Amino acid sequence: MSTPLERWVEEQADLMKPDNIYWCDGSEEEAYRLIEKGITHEKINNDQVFFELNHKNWPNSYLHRSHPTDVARTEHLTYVCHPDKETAGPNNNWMDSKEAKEKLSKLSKGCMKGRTMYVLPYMMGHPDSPYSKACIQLTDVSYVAISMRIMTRMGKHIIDKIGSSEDFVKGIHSVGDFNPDRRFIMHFPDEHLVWSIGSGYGGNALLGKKCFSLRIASWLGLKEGWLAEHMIIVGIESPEGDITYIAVAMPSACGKTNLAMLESSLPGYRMWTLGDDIAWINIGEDGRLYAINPERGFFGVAPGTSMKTNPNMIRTLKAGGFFPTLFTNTALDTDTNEPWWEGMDGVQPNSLLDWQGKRFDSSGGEKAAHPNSRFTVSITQCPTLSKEFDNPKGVPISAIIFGGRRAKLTPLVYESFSWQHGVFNAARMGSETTAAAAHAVGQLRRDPMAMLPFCGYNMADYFRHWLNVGKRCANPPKIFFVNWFKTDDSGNFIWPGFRENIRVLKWVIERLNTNNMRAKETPIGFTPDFQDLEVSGLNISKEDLMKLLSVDPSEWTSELSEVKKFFEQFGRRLPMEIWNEFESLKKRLKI
Ligand code: OXD
Ligand code: MN
Repeated sequence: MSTPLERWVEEQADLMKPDNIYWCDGSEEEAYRLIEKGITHEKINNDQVFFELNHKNWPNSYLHRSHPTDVARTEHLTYVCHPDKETAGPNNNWMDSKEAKEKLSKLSKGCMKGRTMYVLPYMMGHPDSPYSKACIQLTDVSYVAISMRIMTRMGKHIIDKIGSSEDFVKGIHSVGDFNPDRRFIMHFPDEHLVWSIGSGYGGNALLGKKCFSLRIASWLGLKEGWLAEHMIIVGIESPEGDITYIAVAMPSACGKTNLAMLESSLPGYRMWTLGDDIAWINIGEDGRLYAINPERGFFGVAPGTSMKTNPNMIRTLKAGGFFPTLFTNTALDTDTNEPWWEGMDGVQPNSLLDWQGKRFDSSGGEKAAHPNSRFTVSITQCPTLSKEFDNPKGVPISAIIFGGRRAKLTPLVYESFSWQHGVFNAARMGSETTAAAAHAVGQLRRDPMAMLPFCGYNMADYFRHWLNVGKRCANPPKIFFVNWFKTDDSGNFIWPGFRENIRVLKWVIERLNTNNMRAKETPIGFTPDFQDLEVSGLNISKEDLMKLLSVDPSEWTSELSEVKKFFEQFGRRLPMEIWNEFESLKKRLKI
């Protein structure tokens, strides 16, 4: 008698017609066997799936090159198929489920012919956690199988856990023919199903990540009273040895990974890493918020990562261990067989292949590594891994920080007056776009809670959910905002960023832990007075510092009209509290 899981796998195989079906057991032996096959036999884009790198300097590391049109998330091809368009909201593409499934079935007919279907059993979250979820993904490329093994808790015991239950998260993935016209990433939230075809790129293909742990999980969170967020989770240890846990949301490629394992420039402060991308946040019995990281790996942006910007990531990548490490679309130093990207330590090697495997010639101003080239590496290799990482209950969150990339307007750091005010500020967040998704880079877009591409339902309902979570917490975290990216009149960043960001976090935890840390009240929230931010040893003038911390009401007129336009698209569904906060801000700014 077959189980619902076996029947579901058979049904998909009948549609997609793979040559073989292979159930992954998640073992180390299996991972290296599949990599070997990806080097010697399996082809993708007429090329081998993996290239072995220099294991002396980059232990257990392999390079993968993706299809040239398949290098970032494709938000315009991503759909959330609720029964009605209103539930998906103006923040999502929507298609009727029946129509979506017909389209996908047509595209999937025979799409795995000549290929192996890998069945990946995995868990998002620690298996002992009541918040974790058992999942199955099907895929037709070993790169995705290996990546999922690094990013999640994968193993055949998950199949036993599912047993004869129908309750498992389903993911169907095929790279299809990579044609962007036949590429779709579709979500069916009520069925806990993601169906993705035509892309092998991380956010489109590793279905446990953005697709399940954010888009579908955010919907489950709404139904069940918790939050799935695009946040890092870290513990900040003070010189006294106290650890304060915080969660930080920022849009893609704005420095979350660097912040998650920051090496402090201030003596006595240490950062402990729990996650660099996703947080599932529940209300604990004590009325505090508790966060877990459902993932077990980093899928980080390579360019710009160096011993200067993120030494702990370089150490993680070079640590080696039980898991392989993958590099995707980086350049290759052909003399040493090492991965290379812009912003790496040292001088540019003489002989490089670019991210597409062609001999690199920098005369045209091109980059050798793709700007969104990535590494996939196990969190277990991270030297700053928190001892609480495997705590199934999660860690209590004392502050939530939201951040964006704004050249003007937003000060380095400010604190909201209340939970409701913080939700309003997060709902109106704007950030200049980056290369993590396929769109023009550097344009301002509203990205509430850094969740615009990831909230699996109408964001008006999401804002209401946030307001309700705060009301249900006896002791909600304080909400702060940061902007590392403010520029001076010549367009240079004023704040040095990276390891110096600990100075901002120090102010944040002092505001939480001691009632006597002063702050200046501005129309948008509390900012540090310039003398309250620890800047000793920094080369920053008092004028620049004041510019960095100041709020200039004259810059806010156009901002408010943009925010109003953004909120109006949600119509009557937008909570009244958000409009009330909008009006109060207007009054405080005297606009
Ligand atoms: C990511 C992203 O890959 O946000 O984390 O795009
Ligand atoms: Mn992300």
